[in-house]
Parts: sequence; C-alpha cells; structure tokens
Amino acid sequence: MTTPAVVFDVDGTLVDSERHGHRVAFNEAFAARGLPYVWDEAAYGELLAIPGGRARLRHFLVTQGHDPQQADELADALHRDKTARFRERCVAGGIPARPGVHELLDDLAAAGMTVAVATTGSRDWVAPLLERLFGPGRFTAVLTATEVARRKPAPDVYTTACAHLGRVPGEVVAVEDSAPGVAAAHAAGVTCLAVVNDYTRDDDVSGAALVVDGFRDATVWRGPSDLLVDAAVTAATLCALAR
Ligand code: XBP
Ligand code: MG
Repeated sequence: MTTPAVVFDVDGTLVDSERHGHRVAFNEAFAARGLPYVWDEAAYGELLAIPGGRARLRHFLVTQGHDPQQADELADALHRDKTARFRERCVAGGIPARPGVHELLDDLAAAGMTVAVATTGSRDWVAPLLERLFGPGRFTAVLTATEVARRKPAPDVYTTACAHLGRVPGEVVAVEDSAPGVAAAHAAGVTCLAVVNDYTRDDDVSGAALVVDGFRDATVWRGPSDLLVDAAVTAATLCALAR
C-alpha cells in the first residue's frame, strides 16, 4: 500500500475563516452597496448550508424579494466585492489556521506524504491565503470552485484532485469539516476524516470514517479512537484511515 495522499478542505478545516472572515466580508459588501442586510453569526451559520458564496448570496437575495434576474446580477456584483475584501484579509494575515494544522502539515511532510487542497472557495483568495499561511508550493495540487463545474457536495473537486495527483480514490484521504464536504469526498470514493467546528458540529457527517472536534487535544465523536496519537491527528492517523 503506497502512503495515501491527503486532500484538505479549506474553509472550516485548514482555517477558521467563516464566522469572522467571510461573514464580515459579505456584510462589508452589503454596506458598500447601501443595502440594509447584515448577516449575524447565527444567520450565517444557517446560510452555510449553501456551498459557494455567490450561490449563498443569490439564495438570500431571492428570500428578500429580489426577482431571479436581479438577484443574479446583484449576487455577481456583491460576490466580486466580497471576494476582493476577503482576499485583502487573507494577504494581511487576518485568517488564522486552525490549531494543530501547522503541526499536522509538518508531520505529513516528514512522513513524505503528498498533500493537496480541494475547496468550494474561489481561487482569487484561496491561492494567496495558502501561500500566506503555509508558504509557496506547500500543496502539490490546489483545486477550487474556479476549476470545477459543480461545487460540493458534488464529487467534482475531489475526483479532479485525485486525477491531478495521479491517485485512485482508495489512495487518498480527505479532511473536511462540513456535511457538503464529507458528502463530496464520500461520493468520490475517498475516505474522509471530519474535523468538525462550532458551525458544523450538528452537520450530517455520517459519510466520514472518523469524526473528531479538532486536530489537537481532540475528542473522537465517532470512529476508532485508537487512531489518534496523544489526542492529536497525525500522519499515522491518516495512514491508518486509508487502509
Ligand atoms: C466553503 C464554502 C465557500 C466559502 C465562501 O468552502 O462554501 O463558499 O464559504 O467562499 P470549503 P466563496 O469548506 O469547501 O473550503 O465566497 O469564495 O465561495
Ligand atoms: Mg469546509
């Protein structure tokens, strides 16, 4: 068995980006356009069920009474502005990695394991964020919503990542945080570790082989608890998951 490649989700997995990052950028875009909308933390948590910031905006605008065509045009304009604002935060170092992610990436590198990224986020901010936090060229492949036809929970971003890595799905382990992400990995035939967070703790992640609540000082919510080493997710955890 070759050592598995590990494909990481971004939002909510590698980084804690939604509550104080994306959500704030969306609200700034609403205000810049003179719109009366403000997504509070609870409302945004509900809207996260819709993968993709533009689709999330369009859905919300229709619920606010905008007709479909107007909602389409406004969602385009707002998402462009939001993406520029969020990108600035990424470049300025305003989006932190989740605790334990740096240590896990170092452990995977020491074990000679290939790492990649598969996200619903937009390449415009994903590329600078990954470089700012983890250094250039840290990931062998980075697949974003920009490169695939269908967003998670469709398997496209994971099947494309496997192809870019030259791996069959059985040689890959996905690390995700949410229901759409776990569903996408499962649909692609990729074993999945779910590392839930305060927005996704009630998500249906039944497709995951192991569910924990963090990368360090972790508690196993479901799955073989002996796969954690000193309550931490390590290269050995991910290798064992792939078998
Ligand atoms: C999470 C998403 C993204 C972000 C917003 O992506 O659904 O849409 O919430 O980013 P993942 P955009 O968990 O797959 O990384 O506004 O660029 O879509
Ligand atoms: Mg995610």
